Amino acid sequence: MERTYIMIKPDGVQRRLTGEIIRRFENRGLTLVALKMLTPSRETAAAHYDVHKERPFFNDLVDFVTSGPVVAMVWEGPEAVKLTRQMIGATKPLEATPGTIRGDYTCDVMSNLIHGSDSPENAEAEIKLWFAASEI
Ligand code: DAT
Ligand code: MG
Repeated sequence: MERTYIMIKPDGVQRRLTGEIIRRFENRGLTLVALKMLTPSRETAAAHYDVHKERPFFNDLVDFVTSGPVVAMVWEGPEAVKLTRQMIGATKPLEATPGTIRGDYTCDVMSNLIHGSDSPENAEAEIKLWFAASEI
């Protein structure tokens, strides 16, 4: 069993896609093991996207993800990291195939609804960043 950090970004919450996204992961057979709604601080958002700090879009990204409430979650299942990344779809809109969350609901590279950890190591670090052990 593997755990991954999944976050519905402010655009997903505002577009009322929270239920649809949770439904997809539950239907697939994954288990929701933690969930909370919060508006991220700039500090947490910057730490979360630290790997992108030199990219030209970094400040816009931090502005975006702190612009309103997000739904932070931990999901568990076999190969949960790869499985959820596949269900989320690619970052580039043209590469996000229909049937994926991004491929079905967005064509924008920044307002792309959802974050999912990209490796088990990053999943562990992100779960620690966003959740206290007592919340899981
Ligand atoms: P992903 O969210 O698919 O893991 P990423 O880690 O490469 O993608 O980038 C993090 C977020 O940064 C992404 O969800 C949206 C934003 N982003 C990535 N590339 C971008 C670009 N070229 N222009 C604007 N925003 C971008
Ligand atoms: Mg990423």
